[in-house]
Amino acid sequence: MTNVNIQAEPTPIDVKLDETALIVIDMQKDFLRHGGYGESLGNDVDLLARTIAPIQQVIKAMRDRAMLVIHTREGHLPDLSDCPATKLLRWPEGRRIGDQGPMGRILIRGEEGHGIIDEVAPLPDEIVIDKPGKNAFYKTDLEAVLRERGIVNLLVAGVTTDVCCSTTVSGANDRGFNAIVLADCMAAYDETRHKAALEIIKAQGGIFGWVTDSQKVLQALSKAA
Ligand code: TIU
Repeated sequence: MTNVNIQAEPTPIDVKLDETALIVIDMQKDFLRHGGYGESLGNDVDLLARTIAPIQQVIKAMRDRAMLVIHTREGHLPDLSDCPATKLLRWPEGRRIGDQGPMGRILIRGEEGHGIIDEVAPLPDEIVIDKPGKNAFYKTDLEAVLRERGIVNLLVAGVTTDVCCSTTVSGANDRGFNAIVLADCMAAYDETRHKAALEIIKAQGGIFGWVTDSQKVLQALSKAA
């Protein structure tokens, strides 16, 4: 199967296309739209919008090559039985997980805000991992899904860089997957934290993984047969 070389920091990386998947993390209305969880935490959700166009490009390139695209959604059961108190009670009543907002109950599975934004919506046959935590490996079958399909390299996109993306990258690294982060396909609610999270991933010789961008990935894929 085709081998491509992706330019990245701290080093380029060779990947086989059939061992490589894209994971698009939590591109949900609750994080990107007004009135959702992200805004309830006091954030400017518009800071995440710049990720949409490059993610669309990378998703298309992956689909064109019949490569695996996985989506994740953070959220909780309607009875909140999977939401620990530490996550639930940190914020004032009215702005908590499970409280009613303009897009339904905040961060609850099945509500409008929990849905992935239309611009990067999964195809009906694509895998969607529902996760109760930040790290997409926590209490999900993501690892089994990847192993069943022989995936060793994860192209990582989505939001937010310093929360669900970095913890998932760390989870991937612990399990022996190569995490290759697409910097322009990722954003945080604060640019300093976005940059810091990327710096931590690629420091110390790539202690958690690699950092690249959408154009470098598209360039590498375009060279594949
Ligand atoms: N998906 C994700 O990153 N969950 C968060 O809670 N992110 C924040 O930045 N708060």
